Amino acid sequence: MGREFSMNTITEDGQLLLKKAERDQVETVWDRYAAQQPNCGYCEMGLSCRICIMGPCRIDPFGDGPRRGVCGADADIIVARNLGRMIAAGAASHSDHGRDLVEVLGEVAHGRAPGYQIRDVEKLKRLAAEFGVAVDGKSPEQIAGELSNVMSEEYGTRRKELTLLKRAPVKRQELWRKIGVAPRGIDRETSEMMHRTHMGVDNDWVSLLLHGVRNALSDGWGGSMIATEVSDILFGTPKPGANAVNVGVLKKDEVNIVVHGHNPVVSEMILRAVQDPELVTMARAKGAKGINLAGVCCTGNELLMRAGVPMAGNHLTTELVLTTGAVDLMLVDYQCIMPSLGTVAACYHTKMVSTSDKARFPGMEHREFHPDNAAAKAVELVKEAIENFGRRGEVYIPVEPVASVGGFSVESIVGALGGTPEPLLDAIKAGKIRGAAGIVGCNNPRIKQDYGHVTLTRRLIENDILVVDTGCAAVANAKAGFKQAEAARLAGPGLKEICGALGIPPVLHMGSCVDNVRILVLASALANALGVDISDLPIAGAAPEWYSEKAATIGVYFVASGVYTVLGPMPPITGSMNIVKLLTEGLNDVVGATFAVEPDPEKAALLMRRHIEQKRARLGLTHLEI
Ligand code: BF8
Ligand code: SF4
Repeated sequence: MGREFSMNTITEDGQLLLKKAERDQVETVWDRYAAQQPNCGYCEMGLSCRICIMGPCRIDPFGDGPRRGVCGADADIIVARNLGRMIAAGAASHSDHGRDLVEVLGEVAHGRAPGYQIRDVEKLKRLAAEFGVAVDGKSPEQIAGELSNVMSEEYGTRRKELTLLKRAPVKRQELWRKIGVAPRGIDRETSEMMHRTHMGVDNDWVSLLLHGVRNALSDGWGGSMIATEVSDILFGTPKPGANAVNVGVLKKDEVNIVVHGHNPVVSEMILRAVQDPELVTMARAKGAKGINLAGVCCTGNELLMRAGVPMAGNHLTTELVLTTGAVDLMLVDYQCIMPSLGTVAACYHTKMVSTSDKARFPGMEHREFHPDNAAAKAVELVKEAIENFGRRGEVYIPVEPVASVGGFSVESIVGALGGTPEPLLDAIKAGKIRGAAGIVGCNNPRIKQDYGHVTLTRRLIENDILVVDTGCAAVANAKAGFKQAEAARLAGPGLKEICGALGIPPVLHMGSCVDNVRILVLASALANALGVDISDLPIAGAAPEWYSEKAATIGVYFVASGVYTVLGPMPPITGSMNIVKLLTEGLNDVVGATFAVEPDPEKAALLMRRHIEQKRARLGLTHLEI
């Protein structure tokens, strides 16, 4: 008898494919998670240190064991250093992704990136103006070349402050300057974090954490913001459009290609290739009805936002997608790609290909994509997927897809509101919408897949809180059906009315994880329209199932931008009560917002609602006691 998998995931496709994986003797992330139990308690508390080889060291939090590492570092220092390095890794990942896009922009400018083009000239000009690049009398390519150069400099050390900080409300900018956390070069802050956390450098846990704030801000208002903006310039600023989600988007009778990772530089070229009539004809000649492109994780979100490409799943679905036996080719770029995927694919006919010079995986062929060859490589790979279609064995696609709407950039949200955020503010002031919440981040086998996202979102919209989401949270909510106009019936009366009037769902898909910056920009627009700071707004954030270093960094830049943020899984900080207290209480006096940790989404919803009502009260708006 097969096992019951409803403990692992709330999704029907997930449960059915886990049964299939068991039948096929495929090991999944949940098996490996179980094999790791119990996790190391020192590591869970952030109390182990392997920064140097006088160690590794650990602090005994309870017994008679050591209270200091060999170098003399105590629990506060060790926890702060570990957290600092986590933030640095997250900031580095997003920001390096941004750098890759800036480089493509430069190559496009010089005509060295066939297949790519400048799709949003208006945005290019707006960005150029923000970065001080003159546009008059210049071609888009000229502007792109200069903008790419100026943006590259943001990564270095030549500036005193990142340019895009100016997008934040003035009060927030002043606060950052006052407390010394306004980030300078993007790479500089990450590099400095690695320096500070070397043995014998910064041994003041408060000062380390403040630099953590600066490092995270260099991602949120720097690297990630550049990634999103340049992606919009190159691939188009998203507009609302229909798509479909879950494993049911794979097609039995078509060549299925799945893209996985984060960078649209690769996936956009694949999208272009699958639309090539010659390749479609070739697929038909092989007995397929066509070529079906689907995404998983954030590169999928990028395609969904701009082109309505369907999404087969989020983080914990990435192995299961392969167990359908229906994927003829999976292409990966970087980030969140489990190194197990090649092994899973080996049980089926699926061809696995890695594409980035900086991300290689066992069991995958490596075909490197660069701006000059990406269009041609994409055609080559689509041809190989077509060839592979004929090698399929049994195919099992157990569910029908769920309809969804995505593509809510700030521009399209403000557009839907008639060109100004005023109607949204009016609805908030009138209490029809109590406030807004950003639900972001990953899946994590510590939490039943999607349970955290879906439960929290349901409770918030029921209580008239508009939800915007990104990353794997956005896919979870789409699978749950929250992103159809009809989902307004699940919302409270006020939110339902507004959704009906605007023709929008109660949960707005704002994109990938780098696109969390869209939430910052939207929050800034609302704060500016009200003449207040972000921390005064009736808004909150949550990462109910986060796992990654990137998510940790996002959490820190949200809080540092003034957004109260509730984490599901506990970060590895409980070894230092000083740090727990600072992050959950003390930060309020520093940046006007804190973290909370609450793995139960029902309770997290209450925390967020209470916070939103308190902010309403302080703004003099009607409020509820929760
Ligand atoms: O950047 S939400 S599991 S896929 S880290 Fe990864 Fe987390 Fe998904 Fe996208 Ni974001
Ligand atoms: Fe141990 Fe200090 Fe080295 Fe860390 S830095 S491993 S605490 S000696």
